[in-house]
Amino acid sequence: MTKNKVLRLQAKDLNKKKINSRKIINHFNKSGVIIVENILNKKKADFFINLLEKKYEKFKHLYFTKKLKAVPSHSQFYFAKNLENLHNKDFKFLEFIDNPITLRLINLFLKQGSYRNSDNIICQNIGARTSISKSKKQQLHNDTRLVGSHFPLIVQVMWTLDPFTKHNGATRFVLGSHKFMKYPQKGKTYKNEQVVEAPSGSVIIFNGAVWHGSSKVVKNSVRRWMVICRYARWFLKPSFDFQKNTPIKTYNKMNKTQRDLLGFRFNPPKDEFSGFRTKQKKYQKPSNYTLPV
Ligand SMILES: O=C(O)CCC(=O)C(=O)O
Ligand SMILES: [Fe+2]
Repeated sequence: MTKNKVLRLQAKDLNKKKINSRKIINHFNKSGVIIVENILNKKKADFFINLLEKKYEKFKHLYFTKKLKAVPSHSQFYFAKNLENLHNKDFKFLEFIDNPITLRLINLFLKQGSYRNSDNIICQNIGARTSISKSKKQQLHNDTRLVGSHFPLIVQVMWTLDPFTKHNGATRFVLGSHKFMKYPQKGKTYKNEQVVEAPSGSVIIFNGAVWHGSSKVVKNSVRRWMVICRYARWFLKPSFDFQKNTPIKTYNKMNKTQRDLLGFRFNPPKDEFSGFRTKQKKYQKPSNYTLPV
């Protein structure tokens, strides 16, 4: 059996109409992780880092986690700065969810096994995370809440705004572990864990069932911002209620793909007099929302 490896692709090669989809899908199905490099230029990455830092300062005091005694070691909040619901923080963040290169790949991976390989997908979550000085390693975990699924249920896309290195807490993976019929043990280090490094401006795309977690930060004061978009089949629940937390102005500016991805057609109708399908033709406008500050 050949060893599992991370496939590294270049964005410019995927821009072309013709790509070897079969080869990429096969690789993804086997190891569970692929990287696309040079998808975002330095100027843009820096712009978004700056925006994230500003937004973090604005909202950090208000998080629900502040009310908790302890944050679980597998949580996105564990030893990290974290932002959620980027779509309602600045409209510009929405470009991450429907980027043509990533969306093409996500569709290939996540529609497998659906009727005619063409059922809808959603973006369950659009957030950002950075490790901080002295960050401990995050518990290895599976983001899908299920083991042994033949087809992927969840695909995660991490946009590395800063480089991901062995020193600044880059995500570690157990390649191929989406096929295991078990969850990683609490606190255990596995011998085939691999820290996946990537230059800034890349995306690391992985099957959410692959065991993963950020690694320990070994140099202090290093930043590792990423935007993380979690995609799923349309009938799974999003992490937050986009129907209730999207400002109407933001909704009005969104394109159809973005509205589909945030699920504005996939809420069940109120009753059988107003509709008869969970998946509808018409978009349901969100109720208006304003941020707490
Ligand atoms: O920060 C990372 O490297 C991974 C984060 C993660 O896996 C999560 O929050 O679910
Ligand atoms: Fe995760």
